[in-house]
Amino acid sequence: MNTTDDMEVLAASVQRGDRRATARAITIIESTREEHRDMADALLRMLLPESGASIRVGVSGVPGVGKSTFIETFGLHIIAQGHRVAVLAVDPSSKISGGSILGDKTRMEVLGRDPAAFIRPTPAGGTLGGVARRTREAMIVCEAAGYDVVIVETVGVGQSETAVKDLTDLFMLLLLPAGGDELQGMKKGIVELADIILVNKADGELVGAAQHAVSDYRNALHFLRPSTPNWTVPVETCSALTGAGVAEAWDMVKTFQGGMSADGALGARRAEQARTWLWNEVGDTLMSSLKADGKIREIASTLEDQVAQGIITPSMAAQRMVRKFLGSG
Ligand SMILES: Nc1nc2c(ncn2[C@@H]2O[C@H](COP(=O)(O)OP(=O)(O)O)[C@@H](O)[C@H]2O)c(=O)[nH]1
Ligand SMILES: [Mg+2]
Repeated sequence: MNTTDDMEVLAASVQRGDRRATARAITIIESTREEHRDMADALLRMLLPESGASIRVGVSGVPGVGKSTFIETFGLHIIAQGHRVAVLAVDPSSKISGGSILGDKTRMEVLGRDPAAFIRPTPAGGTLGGVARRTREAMIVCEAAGYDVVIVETVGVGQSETAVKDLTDLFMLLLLPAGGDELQGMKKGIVELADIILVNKADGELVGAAQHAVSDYRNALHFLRPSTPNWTVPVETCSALTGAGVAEAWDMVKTFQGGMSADGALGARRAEQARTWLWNEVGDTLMSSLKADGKIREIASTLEDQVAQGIITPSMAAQRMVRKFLGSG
């Protein structure tokens, strides 16, 4: 028995939609062990041609806005329409603090019990690039397993949005029913990325505030460049708790997907993302072989010290290091 045979068996199980095989495949892909990397590559080569037939939806917003609650309600609605839903929850905190920003709701218990759903929290651990890299590959596995809606949940802490934007077809932003003052502090950069904006928690006493926030955000959006050409970003209220507005949110996703597919924009966006991914991978791969290089290890700490003491500039030190690595210095 060898690795390739094992991976062929595993890939076949993934393609049959076996949930345990899907989970196992993602575990191999997320692993940092060298021998797992080869297995992951073999697996991805087999699964890549089976991927792509899904709508990839990023869901973002500050901790506590209701992302997990929304994804559970939204996911159940989508499944009721006959789809299969995979949820990849990116949690940048889980390795660092041992705790989790995504919180208990990440478990999405009702959705998790549904045979048409697959939920996977992804510990981000190291770099943000790492998040995107592994999440992207996990997405390929989910698509090969027949999930035709892939949702990526990310915490709204800034940079991770850009990473998720580069992974998904559609970026959905959840906001709190905040008043005008909070609007001032709204992260313009993140709002600019959004294809759909939902003001969540529009229930009970918060209905009025939510409607108010919707008109504020609609006004604010007039001054922003739309994230996707030929697409007017809808701003609506919803309640993940009561389910109000959730069916409408899915309709918006379908309209977006229909329009983007028809004019070729979806294919173009994915091609662009793949190109970006290629260069990120080149960068990551070069960086890790450079750092693992014996010659570099020998000179790295000396150069770091010299840079810290202002003896040489970082760019001089970088040039020396790269020349040494390339064997010309
Ligand atoms: N009233 C109300 N509470 C909500 C709604 N959605 C989420 N919550 C609550 O907000 C808190 C945070 O929800 P969670 O889904 O974990 O937020 P996340 O951190 O964005 O994933 C929980 O106590 C939820 O029950 C909603 O639509 N209405
Ligand atoms: Mg959450």
